[in-house]
Amino acid sequence: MKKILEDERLSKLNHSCAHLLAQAIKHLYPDAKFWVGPVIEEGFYYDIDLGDKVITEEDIPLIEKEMKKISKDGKRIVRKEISKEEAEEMFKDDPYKQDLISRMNEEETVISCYTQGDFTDLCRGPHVETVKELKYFKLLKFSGAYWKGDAKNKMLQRIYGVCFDTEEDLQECLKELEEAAMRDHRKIGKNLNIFMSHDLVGKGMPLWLPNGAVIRKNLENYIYEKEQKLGYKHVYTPCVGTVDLYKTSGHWDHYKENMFPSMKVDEEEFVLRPMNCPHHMLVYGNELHSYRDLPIRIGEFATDFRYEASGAVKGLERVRCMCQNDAHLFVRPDQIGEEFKKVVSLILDVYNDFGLKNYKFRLSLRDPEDKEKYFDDDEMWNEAENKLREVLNEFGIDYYEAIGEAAFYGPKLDVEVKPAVGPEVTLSTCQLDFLLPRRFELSYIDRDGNKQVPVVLHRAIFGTFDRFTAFILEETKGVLPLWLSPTQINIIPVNNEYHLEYCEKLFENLKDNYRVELDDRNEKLGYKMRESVTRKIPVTVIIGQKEVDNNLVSYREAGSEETTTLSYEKFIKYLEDKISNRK
Ligand code: TSB
Ligand code: ZN
Repeated sequence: MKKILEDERLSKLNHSCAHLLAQAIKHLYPDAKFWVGPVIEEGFYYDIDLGDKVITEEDIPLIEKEMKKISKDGKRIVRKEISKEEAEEMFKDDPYKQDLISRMNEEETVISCYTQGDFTDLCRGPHVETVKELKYFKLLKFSGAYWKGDAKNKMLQRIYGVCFDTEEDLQECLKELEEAAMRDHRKIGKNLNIFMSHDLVGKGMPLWLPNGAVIRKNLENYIYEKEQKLGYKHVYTPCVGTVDLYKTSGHWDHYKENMFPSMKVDEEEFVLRPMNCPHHMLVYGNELHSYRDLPIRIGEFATDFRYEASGAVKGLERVRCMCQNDAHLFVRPDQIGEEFKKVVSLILDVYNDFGLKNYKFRLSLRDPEDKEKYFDDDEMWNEAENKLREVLNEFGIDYYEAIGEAAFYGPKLDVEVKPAVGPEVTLSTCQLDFLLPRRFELSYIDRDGNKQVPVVLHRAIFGTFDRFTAFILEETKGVLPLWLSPTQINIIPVNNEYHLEYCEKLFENLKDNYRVELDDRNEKLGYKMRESVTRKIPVTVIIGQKEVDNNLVSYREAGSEETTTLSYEKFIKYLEDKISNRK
């Protein structure tokens, strides 16, 4: 996909196209008021106040038509630099532009506006020379967007679009967008019956259907096995805690806006937990520990609830109720590097198993100026940040640093991936924390019999089962590896009359060890085969006369036109090999 933001010409073109959109809107809806219309990676958008009018599917072609008309008219786009006073006068009836102007400082920025025909917009530019250059554009989608992204503000209408220099570039982009939409896990999840949502349950609260549950259970088993080998001990803890628990941890002060409101039960005030760390701190504190016991690794597949903005929730990728593949690793200060290395190693191992290649490591650091968000201890922060850098350099891992993205309790390493649609998200995370163990007064007894405070590493390899499932559905386009697929084998008789009995026997033999289906409907072979393909079943077995006569199994793998024929024993070996190495 062409990155528009990174291309000077395309940025200019798209920015100008945002103005063209605004001008067309103004012609069609004279009372429209405009907030901002920036260029983004995929093109541009404009946030517009249309009063009570809500944009619908039918409006889009009409707006495009008006844009085409203005473009044909071919007016020049003229820049004019103006004083703040002039700007205030020019946009005196426009509260949105007034808001922008009020925050401008004449000494630091040149205020400019751009005029094309009957439309003038306050804008820094740059723009193309004439609207004639804006020929190959398309409006892509629209949504509601709160003014300044704040749910307390008015909901504006956001219209997205994209513009290129040639028809070919535009068509190529539209094709890529279409392909991305096909890969969108929300579409795959619906087609393959993996999850559903319901208004009665609520926004951002997906329900995992039987097919989804198979995937999730297998992911749980997979990572549990790995964690067992690495010495993790799993626990189960409640998905609520008292407000006091989260006051002790500091979440109440630093994370409250991400939490559901509290509820009172008898004398206790509960919150749905947004994180599991406090519970795990208490589990650690339940026993005395010697320096020899550390590291202690407490893991849990833990359900959390977070308040995510309603406009941000998305399929399984961003939910309000999620299940983390969480663990808290309690280490001595001298063990930080070694333990962090083990986590990075596990991340690489898992990504390798899933064949994931498109990801980036991001080292999230604090913004030292932001005393509100981060606890104030320069030495602790510097020490922690350097430790993480050291290990990454030792591994020779490519990473970039993000200032101001750290958690309030410490720096972290995140793995970022790009979904089919929408901005990048974090999958795995490993976060260093010097603070939480102190807040819970945790300790271990050192070699000399003195009490010391352990350091905690928070880590989630899948992130959440929800987000990871969303991601692998997109990466695999729904064709999951055999070990993970809800239905593994689909048996189809060429002709029910002659071959069904053999298929039934085959089904009986396989059903205890595999997730197998027998398609005994009286439908045409071609129809059943096509359905097996659209259901993305990894192995479709086709049984005809040759197979019945010679006790053979013929099968096709998803995405392949090739048929392989094997003896029953060899077929089982083929399945076993595929499943056991989980590749
Ligand atoms: C790793 N306390 C740590 C934990 O010990 C923690 O909660 N970290 S987190 O806030 O980064 O969340 C862990 C992971 O959950 C993230 O890396 C991300 O992959 C996933 N995640 C976060 N928010 C959501 C959400 N709304 N929907 C789905 N997954 C999410
Ligand atoms: Zn944690």
